[in-house]
Amino acid sequence: QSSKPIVISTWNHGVPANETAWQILNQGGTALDAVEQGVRTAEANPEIQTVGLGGFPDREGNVTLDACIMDHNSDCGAVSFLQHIKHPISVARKVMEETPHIMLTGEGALQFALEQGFKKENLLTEASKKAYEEWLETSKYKPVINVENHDTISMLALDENGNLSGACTTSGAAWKMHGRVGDSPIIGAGLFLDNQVGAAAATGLGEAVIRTAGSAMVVELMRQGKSPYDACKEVVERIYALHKNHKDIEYLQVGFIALNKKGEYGSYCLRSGFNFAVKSKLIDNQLTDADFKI
Ligand code: SD4
Repeated sequence: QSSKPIVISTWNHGVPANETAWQILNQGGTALDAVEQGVRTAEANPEIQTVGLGGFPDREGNVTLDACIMDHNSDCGAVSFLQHIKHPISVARKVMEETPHIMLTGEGALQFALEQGFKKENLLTEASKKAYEEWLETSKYKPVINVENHDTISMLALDENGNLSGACTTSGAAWKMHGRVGDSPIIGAGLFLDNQVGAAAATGLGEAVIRTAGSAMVVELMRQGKSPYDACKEVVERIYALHKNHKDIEYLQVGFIALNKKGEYGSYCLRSGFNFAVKSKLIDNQLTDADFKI
């Protein structure tokens, strides 16, 4: 049986996101529509405090969002440091489709979103505000690296026509410095795909993923013949080798998901705790704990 179509995404919130993506894929829809609509479910859910509405703010109390999307033609769009817009992934898609550029950031991204008809809204929920205020009391305003505070949704899909797309959206590392941008909106870091080969996406500490061109590297290793699992594992091992003597290594978490052209998938992370969800005709949207290095 064919493993097309198939969708894979990060963390527990991958399950409802996959469900939405699957409705599209199962009716012969495109991977691009599937990943956009899929991750929007996490962006809209105020209880998910790492993506979109209800995301944890930066250390000054602002919710700032990063997202990118990429399709089988290697067309891509991204927004970074975007405030007040609940669905950054859809703004990223508009950047891809309506502008000659790939990334818009900050005020410019907001201006563009408003021009495109997106609504300006307050994304800081009471619950996230409260968590922020508690953090402020103990932190003295110091940005922390924390294994717990980053749960980006990254999603990869292969549609019935054999085309790949990917999406990645996040409120980034909680309590980050104002203006900090992570890996998630950066093509090649948080997300990458080559429709000849496969797709990969990241979650975890963005700085470590940017420094190693993480997702691009996973795709490149698949091009050289590695399975999605082995490609993710090799990049995680490189990240570990590079950071193992770093003073903050105990807080470092990174994880990758990958999907190749044949519909084979895999995942690997640095330390335990990362999981992902997969849905196809054969796989019933199951959550799996990723294997880990340390
Ligand atoms: C970031 N990579 O901004 C994002 C956060 C994250 O799972 O992945 N979380 O660094």
